[in-house]
Amino acid sequence: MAFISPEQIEQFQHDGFTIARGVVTGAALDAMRQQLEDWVEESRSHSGNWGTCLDGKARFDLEGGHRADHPRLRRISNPVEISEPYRHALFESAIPDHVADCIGPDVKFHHCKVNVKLPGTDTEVGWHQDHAFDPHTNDSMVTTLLFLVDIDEEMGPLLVAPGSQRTPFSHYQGDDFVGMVDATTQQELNSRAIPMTGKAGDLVIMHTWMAHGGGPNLTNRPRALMICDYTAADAFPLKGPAMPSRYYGRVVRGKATRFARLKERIIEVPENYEDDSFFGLQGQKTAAE
Ligand SMILES: O=C(O)CCC(=O)C(=O)O
Repeated sequence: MAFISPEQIEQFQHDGFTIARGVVTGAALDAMRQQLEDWVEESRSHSGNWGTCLDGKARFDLEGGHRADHPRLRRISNPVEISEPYRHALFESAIPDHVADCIGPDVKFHHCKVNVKLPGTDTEVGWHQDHAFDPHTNDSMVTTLLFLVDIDEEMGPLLVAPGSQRTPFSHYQGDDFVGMVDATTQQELNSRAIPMTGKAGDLVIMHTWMAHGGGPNLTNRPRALMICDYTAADAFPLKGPAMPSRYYGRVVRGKATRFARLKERIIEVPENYEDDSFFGLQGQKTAAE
């Protein structure tokens, strides 16, 4: 059974993204939203990043200026490891089925995160391509973004630049890996950006080379996305994952293979970075500073 239409496949192949409506709904979505509210509440008792991921980095990432009476939780890394509702959505909901329709029947989990833009925060996302962080032997890979709330144009929605998946950009400044494209390219991509808006439960599926970014949330409503990277089973990493998870490489649809498929192209390999999340790498302030 196909989960996405031929028109959506065509859009994914031509423009680099598509949107599926109402992919996670009802009690499953409510449980994820409640879990996020609990994490925001918990953040009030912390003054700096907290929790520990597999690589020793903090799991919960706070924007600079975070206070108990003004929480600025901006990212939870690999919620799959600590939350059953998120694990269920990532492995057992219709999300991996939508992914299989785009990249083939055999699908591996790579990593996931929740990105939050709470009211009164400044978090922005500099334009970047996810494959630049996690290069593989081939690019049959997608990033999925599940709306945890209704998202409109004022809320700092994800911005995509259709067709940009055909051009790999450098994410270096001189010899430094900065995790975003240069200022001129940022401007060019911004000038043709399309905002991804919709209802809680909608799912954006983006090609791994799709350039994307986003501005701050200008409203008094929280904006939240659960973001997950999945790969074809025959895509093997050229270096260790930027955000390791104990579920890394788990086959979520179809079957595993030991044969890597190679796509010929030149790829710039990223450097490891120290910051807990790529917001720090991109030069934004964290509460720990
Ligand atoms: O939060 C968003 O709108 C997109 C974030 C993103 O691209 C990322 O975290 O890699």
